[in-house]
Amino acid sequence: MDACYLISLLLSRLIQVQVNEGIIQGQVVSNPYGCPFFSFRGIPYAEPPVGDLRFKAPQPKTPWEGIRNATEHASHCFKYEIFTNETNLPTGSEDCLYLNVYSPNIAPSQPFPVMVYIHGGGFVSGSGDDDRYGPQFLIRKDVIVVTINYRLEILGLLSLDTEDIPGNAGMKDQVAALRWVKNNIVKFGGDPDNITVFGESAGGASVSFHLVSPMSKGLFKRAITQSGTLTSWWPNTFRARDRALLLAKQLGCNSTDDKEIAEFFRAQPTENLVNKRIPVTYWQAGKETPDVYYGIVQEKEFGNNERFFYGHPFDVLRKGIHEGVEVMNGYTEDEGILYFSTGVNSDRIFEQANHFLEFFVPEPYTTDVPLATQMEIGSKFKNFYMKNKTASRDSLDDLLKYFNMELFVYGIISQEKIIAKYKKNKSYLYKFTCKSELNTFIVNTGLDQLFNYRPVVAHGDDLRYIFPMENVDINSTAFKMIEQVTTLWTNFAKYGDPTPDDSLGVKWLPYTIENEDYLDIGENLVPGTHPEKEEVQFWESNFREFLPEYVP
Ligand SMILES: *[C@@H]1O[C@H](CO)[C@@H](O)[C@H](O)[C@H]1NC(C)=O
Ligand SMILES: *[C@@H]1O[C@H](CO)[C@@H](O)[C@H](O)[C@H]1NC(C)=O
Ligand SMILES: *[C@@H]1O[C@H](CO)[C@@H](O)[C@H](O)[C@H]1NC(C)=O
Ligand SMILES: *[C@@H]1O[C@H](CO)[C@@H](O)[C@H](O)[C@H]1NC(C)=O
Ligand SMILES: *[C@@H]1O[C@H](CO)[C@@H](O)[C@H](O)[C@H]1NC(C)=O
Ligand SMILES: *[C@@H]1O[C@H](CO)[C@@H](O)[C@H](O)[C@H]1NC(C)=O
Ligand SMILES: CC(=O)N[C@H]1CO[C@H](CO)[C@@H](O)[C@@H]1O
Repeated sequence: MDACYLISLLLSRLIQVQVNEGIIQGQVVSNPYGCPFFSFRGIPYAEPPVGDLRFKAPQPKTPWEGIRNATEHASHCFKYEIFTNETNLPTGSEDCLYLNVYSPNIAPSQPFPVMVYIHGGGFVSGSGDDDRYGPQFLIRKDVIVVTINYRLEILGLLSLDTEDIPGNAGMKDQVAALRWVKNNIVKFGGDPDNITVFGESAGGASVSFHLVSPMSKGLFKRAITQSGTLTSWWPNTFRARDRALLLAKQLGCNSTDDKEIAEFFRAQPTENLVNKRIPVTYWQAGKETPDVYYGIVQEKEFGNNERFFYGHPFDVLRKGIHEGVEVMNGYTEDEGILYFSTGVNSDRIFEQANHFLEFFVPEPYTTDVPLATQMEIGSKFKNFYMKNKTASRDSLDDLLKYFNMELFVYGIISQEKIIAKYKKNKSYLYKFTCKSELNTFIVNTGLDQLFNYRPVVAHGDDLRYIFPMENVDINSTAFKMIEQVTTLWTNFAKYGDPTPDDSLGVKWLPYTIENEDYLDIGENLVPGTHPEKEEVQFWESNFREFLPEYVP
């Protein structure tokens, strides 16, 4: 009998599963795009990080008695919106370390591959909830989908650089969730040796850090980094302790004693610890730019604390990713649109770009080379991108190209090159160019007036082809692209190869230093070599001259 038919007989039934910490009760739910599936939402994977546990690495969940309801999402971590034009106040709870598991069948004859998704949102927004990250598209391809919450912003990523508040707590939440999946997924019909971790934006950068973090070793077999890598500047926090001290002062703590400051932070009401943008340099304060104020820090060693990350990201990556892990990595055609979507003022961008050569200085130079050299570098970049044009609405595409590279593409291609060069692990590079009514980033961020002159593929537009947000007609061209994209993603999760056979009519070759292979993922799938060649050469030659550690 057809498995889909059998599962549809269970529709709306409550289903119990025994995980290591106790019994949970989920249910079978319908899928407008395919078979019904098993849904378990709001499963705790760690103790609530409240009270003395605030800012600490997550603690194992203590077992519960009886049956836990897993039919609804649990509370999400404190967050506020940066991308959409919402003026909503921050919402959420500190008690937020929950995940969601969706399975095609909890008792399959062959265990399913597992895809664990880490959401983006600049480390300040987002959650694993199915308003944005539902499994309906991916689960059609016979994979288990897991989505997770992790602590965000100050509650998740504050660092005093002390044993008390070492930083990276939110990243350790992600590790705890991955450990939970490894230990429990078999109960949902999943194969613990066939786990792919994937994420986009801050989630993609997170996945990229898991590729090298000593804490994440052995927890997954494959990884997909969408529009975010550890080799971008923004996930890495500069002088995090200074920011913590400034924040303490701003909140009214005059102490210079680290213990007292930590106690002060621990005693603060949560609403004081959300949406606090604290620049630590003139550059951050003055430049019209999106910024991630709380990201990953290089942790100090304190006794035998588990450290999530330490070292220079490029150097750490050069030492190699976890053995045998395969990678897929890529970017969207117009990533740089993000630059305009985070509350920055586009007229001020144009004004600063026209006035200050430093506007065109990639971020690492702003901290690591003298101002006189920065002006020289800024002049080169400005000439390269703007020729003799004035920055304005009429030269948006020239500016965008710079923002694409500065925010995402340089880091993404650097990760690709380093993985290919140093340990020769298998990695696939893509450029995402699907265009349809699903590309709603500019509409949701109020940028559709600014970018009304051509169809764009903005940061995050790839997600709409992987997770449903609105109803999609199954016979539409957009759905054809959804079908294609989810086939590539799940093939990679199953076989470590997005095109294991010729059913998609194309062979996507792993990236090599010689050919720089990649796949253009649009309505058609078009293999190519040497993406963004001229720009990459220009950026690399500049870094070679002034900051060679940033050359892949
Ligand atoms: C769990 O949630 C479902 C759906 O809201 C509800 O019908 C059921 O009564 C709840 N069960 C328990 C034990 O709370
Ligand atoms: C901290 O110092 C400021 C400025 O000197 C002062 O106004 C404030 O009362 C002090 N706060 C506390 C809690 O001592
Ligand atoms: C920019 O203008 C200068 C002076 O007018 C000219 O010499 C130069 O060739 C121009 N550069 C480009 C790229 O058009
Ligand atoms: C955001 O919303 C506010 C209030 O509704 C509006 O005034 C503003 O123009 C909007 N911004 C953008 C970029 O759409
Ligand atoms: C899609 O096309 C099929 C075959 O042409 C048709 O049977 C079906 O009703 C269509 N579905 C929708 C939602 O239009
Ligand atoms: C992962 O799952 C796929 C699909 O079920 C299977 O073909 C493959 O052998 C599995 N790989 C590993 C390493 O278990
Ligand atoms: C293709 C492949 O997996 N290559 C290498 C990945 O990295 C390990 C060492 O980290 C090598 O042993 C593999 O040969």
